[in-house]
Amino acid sequence: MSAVDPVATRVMGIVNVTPDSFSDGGQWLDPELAIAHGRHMLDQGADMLDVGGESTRPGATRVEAAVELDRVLPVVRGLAGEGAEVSVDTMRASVAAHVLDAGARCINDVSGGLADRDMPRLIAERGCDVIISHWRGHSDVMGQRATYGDVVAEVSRELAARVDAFLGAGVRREQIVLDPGLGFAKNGQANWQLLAHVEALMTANFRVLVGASRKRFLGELLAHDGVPALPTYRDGATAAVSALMAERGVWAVRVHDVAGSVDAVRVATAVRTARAGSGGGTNSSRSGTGELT
Ligand code: PMM
Repeated sequence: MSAVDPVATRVMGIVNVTPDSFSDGGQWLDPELAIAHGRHMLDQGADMLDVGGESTRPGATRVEAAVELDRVLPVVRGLAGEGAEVSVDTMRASVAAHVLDAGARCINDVSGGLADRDMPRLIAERGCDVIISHWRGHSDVMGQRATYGDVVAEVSRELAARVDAFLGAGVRREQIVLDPGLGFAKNGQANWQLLAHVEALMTANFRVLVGASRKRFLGELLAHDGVPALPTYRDGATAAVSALMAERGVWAVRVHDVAGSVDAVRVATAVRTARAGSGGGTNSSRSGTGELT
């Protein structure tokens, strides 16, 4: 790529080692299956993997830290041991400490450090990347906290406060990735607003990650006769969100179906590259076969 070519959005593949995640709960609870699933997503082009041992779906109840750790540790060891870039989806500093010891490179804290006040200090000590999501409470209460006047302004302001907490604990700006936390204390309308104005989170040059994959608002968008589309039928819409976000220059998308989003990101990168004036994608010359290229 030339100097003006945009950096491609990264694709993070989801490995939920849980019995109860909303779209794939129970599928990857066996560590060997979870590791194989991670390998498969890497083969499909995932840049990194996000391993989680606690479901955060609406209404989910929390699991003990020991259970969460038992679920994720062998999977992190296995995948990181094979050289994969592994992030761990946890709100607990104690779990984060163990998985970082086991080779994880990033902590994905959907509570943005609110669930465990030790998290910022740990991230500062370890110097790893941290994904800070917008969050207003655990799964049992988040539904009733989905009230906003100006959702984009409020999410930006509340995230800025979390950034200050991490910086105050000694975390460097370069370690931080911001996430609007789609679906976490947000209804469909709020999610669409945040996607429409994702640049609001990119103003201070933080990397931004978006997690729309298979979420309820996509099922509602695709509903037939008022019945939301099932989670596994939301992958096309997820890839469309990935293309749009990649076109806007977000750093990463977090998805269940890696292949679709890898292609979507390729399309967006080709368009951005063409716009940057450096020519098209890989097929910019005429093939001479009569095919349109
Ligand atoms: N969504 C879920 C779980 N973890 N992490 C980040 N950073 N952003 C998200 O939007 C997010 C997340 C819920 O989805 P899942 O249960 O399918 O993993």
